[in-house]
Amino acid sequence: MSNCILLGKPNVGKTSFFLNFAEFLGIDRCMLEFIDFEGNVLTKHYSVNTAKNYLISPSPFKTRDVCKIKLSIPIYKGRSDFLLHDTSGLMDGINKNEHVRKSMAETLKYLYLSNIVLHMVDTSAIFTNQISTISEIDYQINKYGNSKGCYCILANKMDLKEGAKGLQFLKNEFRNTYIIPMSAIKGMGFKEVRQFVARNI
Ligand SMILES: Nc1nc2c(ncn2[C@@H]2O[C@H](COP(=O)(O)OP(=O)(O)OP(=O)(O)O)[C@@H](O)[C@H]2O)c(=O)[nH]1
Ligand SMILES: [Mg+2]
Repeated sequence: MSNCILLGKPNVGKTSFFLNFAEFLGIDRCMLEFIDFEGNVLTKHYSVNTAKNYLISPSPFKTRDVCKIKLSIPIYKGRSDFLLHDTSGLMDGINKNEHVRKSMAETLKYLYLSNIVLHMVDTSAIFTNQISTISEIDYQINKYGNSKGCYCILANKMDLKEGAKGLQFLKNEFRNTYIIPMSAIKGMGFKEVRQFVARNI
């Protein structure tokens, strides 16, 4: 089965997309598997709405473990299954916090194991100095993703007014990368992401 990873800096909107995209693909109750850095798996059954309340937060580092969901996507006349992995936010350098370091190591392990890479960037924070602002780690993900193939940038938070300028910056900076403008909370760009996954599944 195809493994698809969603990764990026903290607070860019990964978990919001993870759950809203699952809903867009027809899920209303979800079985989520949380895998910590020691490989322990915790399975939880939630309605998508409950999961949103528990797992999305305006504070960074809300997601600590890799979280896996099985989804299915329409392809030709049938459907194809794939695994989507939500991950903890990646930061530059070696983080002082041990838990953050271990979570990042786990994310990188899943990046290596995935054949489809969705790299999320916060378009509204490009010209600011926030935790979600694009930085060195994004350039490294981009380099790795382009070398691996089946890689795109999800330019999130396009519903905010700063989004358009942020998107223009990304287009200039990452000229060889397929960039999908989107909003995880408004559902904008979801059809394009579905198409991208379906093409590469
Ligand atoms: N305006 C706007 N806000 C968004 C969008 N996507 C996410 N957010 C907000 O951004 C904040 C962070 O969202 P999360 O989905 O928890 O982000 P994350 O990348 O999973 O964060 P970590 O797990 O901490 O790395 C929340 O307050 C969301 O409501 C979007 O498309 N537009
Ligand atoms: Mg998260």
